[in-house]
Amino acid sequence: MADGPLSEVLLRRLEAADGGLDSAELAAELRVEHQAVVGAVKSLQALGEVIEAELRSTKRWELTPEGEEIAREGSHEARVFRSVPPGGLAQSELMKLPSGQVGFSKAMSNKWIRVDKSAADGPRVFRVADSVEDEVQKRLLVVRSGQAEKLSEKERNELRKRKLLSEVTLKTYWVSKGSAFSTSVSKQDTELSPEMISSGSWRDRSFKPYNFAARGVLPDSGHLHPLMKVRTQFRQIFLEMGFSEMPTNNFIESSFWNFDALFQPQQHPARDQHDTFFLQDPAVAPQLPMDYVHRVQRTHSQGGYGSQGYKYPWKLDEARKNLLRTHTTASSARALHLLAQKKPFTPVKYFSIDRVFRNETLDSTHLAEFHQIEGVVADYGLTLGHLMGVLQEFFTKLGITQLRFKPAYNPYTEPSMEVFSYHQGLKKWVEVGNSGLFRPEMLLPMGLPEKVSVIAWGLSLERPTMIKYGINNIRELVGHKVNLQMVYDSPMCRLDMPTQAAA
Ligand code: FB9
Repeated sequence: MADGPLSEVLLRRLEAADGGLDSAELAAELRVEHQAVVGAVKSLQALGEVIEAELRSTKRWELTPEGEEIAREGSHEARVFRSVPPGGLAQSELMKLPSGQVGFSKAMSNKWIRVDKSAADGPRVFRVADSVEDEVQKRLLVVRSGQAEKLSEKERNELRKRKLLSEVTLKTYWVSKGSAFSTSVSKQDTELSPEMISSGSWRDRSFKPYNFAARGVLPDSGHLHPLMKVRTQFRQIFLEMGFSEMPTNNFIESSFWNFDALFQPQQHPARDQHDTFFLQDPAVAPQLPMDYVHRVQRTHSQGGYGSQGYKYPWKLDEARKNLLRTHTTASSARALHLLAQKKPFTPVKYFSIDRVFRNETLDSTHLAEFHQIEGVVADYGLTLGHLMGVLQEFFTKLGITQLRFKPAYNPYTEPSMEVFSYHQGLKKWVEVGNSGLFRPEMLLPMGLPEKVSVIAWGLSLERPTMIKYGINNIRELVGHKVNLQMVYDSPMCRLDMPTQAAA
């Protein structure tokens, strides 16, 4: 065993060595872990030119765990041979033995055993020879003693095919004396103290040289979640396009703003429990703008503004119900209603990016909540053409140029379009969002001028983030199972650049 610090033992061995020594051989002689010797080499290297250490890759043969077991207990075929008594053994019994399944066929091919199928109670196994030579075990013991070179290439390959042997590359150091070699090395000082200066003792001390190539210690810091990195990129795109951000700081919304103000009828399936999270407490919205509410009520139940309405008895209690907002379009409705109060009307470009909640079936890409991105433009005379144009502009900034528009339906927009883009990686058209012109039955009760139209579109934050960061399961991105290292390691996001991760 090594006596004294390993580095001192190493220096003494080096002084006696002829030319140099190998770190792995020294570790084997001292019966210490190779890594401990490597640590001693590193600490001596840090002292200057005491030693020279050359990194070498050496290949050597090592027994696998199964190889070790066979070296200890013998090969499976030898164990099968030894388990067959002179009077033979039922094959069914033999196959139940631990080595039976593995060793039987090899023992047969070695002609160590034979099977007599004439026996009345089923096939019986008999020994062919009185004794056998367990060559496999012998060869493994040769390798384990560090003399693998004594085996032929063929023999080594046979053992490797049976996964009893593997060739490992070991990185070792060839250590030789440095220009400042000494068997007694003192630990160098790393700081010059006032006492050393005043006493002059610094003259007799050895100081560790500065390592200007050393990398600084990475300071602990916070890390932005990929979703927040992508949100910043989307926010930047909207700001570049002259959009301003709508307030969205209320996850809890009334059914009125989330549905009724959007002219979504109270019997619409999206408004029931299995699609929406309704609140028990506070269950109802404390106050609503009642003049506006009455106009909305009339539009739903009797129509108006050129619309026949839905002709159903609209209920204020239904509109008062609180819920977790199912889309940020509720915030768009609030913002547009506020805009309508300002006279004269001024065109606007609004956007929002925030969490929405839907009581829907979960799967690998959908959770009960996601971040909705929404863009809204209000001006005189906007048409579907303007919507297509602004979508082209917006998605081009995402690096998406091939867009296709498919007619769709939304309760609050008419006409509506689903937006598709050709995904080079997936070689198919994928949906990248939804859009439309808000209906007059939504805009006119707010008090917006008749000639004003509003184009709007929406998409999720999670989908582009998953694509950009190569994440296939939403639970790897959000939720309690997220590996925080993914957050620490996630690179910065550039939406206008090719995907960071493989598509
Ligand atoms: O985000 C979606 N897909 C998408 C978006 C960007 C993207 O970028 C790539 C890196 C380049 C890739 C994919 N979708 C909308 C489409 C699908 O993912 C869809 O399966 C899931 N949708 C969500 C809703 O599903 C419950 C995404 C979410 C969505 C859908 C519609 C709207 C908002 C979000 C809307 C709207 C709207 C319509 C009219 C007026 C105002 C708002």
